[in-house]
Amino acid sequence: MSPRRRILVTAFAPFGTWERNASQLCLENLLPLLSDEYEITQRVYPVEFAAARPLLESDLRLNFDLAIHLGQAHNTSRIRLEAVGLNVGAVPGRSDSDMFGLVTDGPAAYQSALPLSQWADRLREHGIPAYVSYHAGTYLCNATLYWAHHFLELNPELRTQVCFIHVPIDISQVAGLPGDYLTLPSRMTAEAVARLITIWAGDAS
Ligand code: PCA
Repeated sequence: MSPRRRILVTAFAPFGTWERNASQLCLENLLPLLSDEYEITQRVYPVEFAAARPLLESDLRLNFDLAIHLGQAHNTSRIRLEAVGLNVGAVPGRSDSDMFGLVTDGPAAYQSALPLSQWADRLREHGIPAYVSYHAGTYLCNATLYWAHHFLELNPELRTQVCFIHVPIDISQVAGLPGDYLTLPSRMTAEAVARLITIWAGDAS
């Protein structure tokens, strides 16, 4: 029997005015969907530049087969498979002059080597709205994508493939708020991630 594939799945803690983070809701709904053919390690990172990076790097040192990083995007109703991480960080609400580089002398960007457009097609075939995004923003989600690629570049003995997925907010997060919001049920975002794991495992075998 082949060894169980080891997968790291990370989400983010609530931030700003949000009481929950859609990525955490996705993670909670995902775990029961996964068969025990995978060995899953789950983490929830703080939404802080200084605190998140060392946690991410110490997790990546554990040399998973796949690292799936999940983050919340409040401005979409589709699953966003993030293709590019930029070497730029910013705290929301601050001015342009507060932008900073994530890694001194690091490359301007990393691009995912995974077949994200095929994966988005496969999700849509199953009725799940999804697309490939080429801009993950400039906050912790972009930083996680960039740092993960950079760390793996510097540590070529690690075999981990990295995927960053932005998930829309869940209706439960906004049901009590006035106004209209773009949402997608966490049950569906979790189904999307479960399907992507199956597709990835099929591609890798
Ligand atoms: N979303 C933010 C940071 C944490 C999260 O869940 C982002 O898109 O960068």
